[in-house]
Amino acid sequence: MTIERTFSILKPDATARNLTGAINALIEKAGLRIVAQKRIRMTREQAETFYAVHKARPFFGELVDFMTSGPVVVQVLEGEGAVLKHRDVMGATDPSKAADGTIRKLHAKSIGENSVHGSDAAETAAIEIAQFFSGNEIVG
Ligand code: 3AN
Repeated sequence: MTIERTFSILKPDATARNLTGAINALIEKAGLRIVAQKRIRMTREQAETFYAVHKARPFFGELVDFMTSGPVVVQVLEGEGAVLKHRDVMGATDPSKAADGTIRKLHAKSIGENSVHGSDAAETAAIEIAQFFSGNEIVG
């Protein structure tokens, strides 16, 4: 395993319920290091760019509305096999299918309002990180 980076978002349903610290504790307990973090309000343009791959899906409009509905915390996580490690601690997209102890099992409200995002591959992570962070904002 090599050290890699992944991109993470704590979504509006999580910030609304003051869960930043609780979710960060789960991320850190899983062995991931938060090497960059900021709280932002996503613009529609940012959300549409970020989720462009889902543009044709029926839930696209709803997804963009949700992601711009309140503050989010964007993060860069670092660790051995960070992408998979983070997907594991997030749990399945649908919280009713997520494993015990995962962020989504513990905190997600629904398949749409599912508290967290994590990159699905190292290549995607690099693109997503570059959309929100400049190099000097990431301190490993
Ligand atoms: P994941 O976030 O687990 O990688 P994706 O990439 O399939 O899941 O979906 C991206 C985001 O789109 C999800 N996190 C969720 O917020 C939203 N989403 C996915 N499927 C649905 C759905 N059936 N209805 C509403 N929103 C959805």
